[in-house]
Amino acid sequence: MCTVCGCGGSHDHKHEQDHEHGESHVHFGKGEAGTSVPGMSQTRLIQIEADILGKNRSYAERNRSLLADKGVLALNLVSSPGSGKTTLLVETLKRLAGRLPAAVIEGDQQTSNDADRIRETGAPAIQINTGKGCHLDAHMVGHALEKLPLEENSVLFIENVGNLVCPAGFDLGEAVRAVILSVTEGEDKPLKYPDIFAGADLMILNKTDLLPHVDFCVGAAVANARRVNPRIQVLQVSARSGEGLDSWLSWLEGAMKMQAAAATGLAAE
Ligand SMILES: Nc1nc2c(ncn2[C@@H]2O[C@H](COP(=O)(O)OP(=O)(O)O)[C@@H](O)[C@H]2O)c(=O)[nH]1
Ligand SMILES: [Mg+2]
Repeated sequence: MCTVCGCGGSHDHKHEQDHEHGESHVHFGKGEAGTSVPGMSQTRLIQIEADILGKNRSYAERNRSLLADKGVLALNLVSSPGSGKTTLLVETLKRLAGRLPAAVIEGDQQTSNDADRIRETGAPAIQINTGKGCHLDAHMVGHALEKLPLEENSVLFIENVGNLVCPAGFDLGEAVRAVILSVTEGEDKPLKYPDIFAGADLMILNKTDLLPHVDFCVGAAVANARRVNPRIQVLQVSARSGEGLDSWLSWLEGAMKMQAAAATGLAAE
């Protein structure tokens, strides 16, 4: 029995007590830069990061204002590979058809497999291949936006490259960052990869159809996510069975309305 949340899982939530690191722990993220590169000082690392992120930020602001002008709600979907981002998008787009226009930017190192899957639903999609890059950046997204037919008052989903580390630092100009965590990944991921959960507005717990078969405690996953990000919203879905997708669609429509209301308020000022 799980002592934190009372579920039937056998996990013991060791991380709750496990913050004392002894001799068996080597930590390379304790400097000011939060990372380490052999031969490079912390100051130089901070300079390089500030330069890159500063440039990215200006591209992101450009994307954001272009999207806002068209009333487009942009979501940046981040997760590990295989959590079900593309499957969730395909099922979402099928249900949005005739209800809310949508378009997709797909990010992967190689192949256009995911954009092909999306186009089969009838929604427009552009694939970005990042090569050795492990995340999308705002400059790449800006180029994709030049090619993507975007309707006024529509939704834009941006499926980021699958990993829980690199996409965390890069604003794409989105209004909403959603992290997808599937129940096969373990409820400790928000603690292990805190940056991506700290920067997200929404956590979508996917593959809930598999809950009876895996040792995953929903309560602990939510508690872990809220430890790194107390304001994170949570939805539970199964892209396979469709459970929870109505709530997800309502959430999207609510976010569209909030964005439109904010734009009207700004215009009135
Ligand atoms: N059981 C189950 N499998 C799912 C679900 N969502 C996605 N999958 C499967 O997970 C695998 C990876 O899905 P995919 O959408 O490609 O993940 P992505 O890499 O995050 O885009 C595929 O085999 C999907 O069929 C779900 O809700 N339940
Ligand atoms: Mg995918």
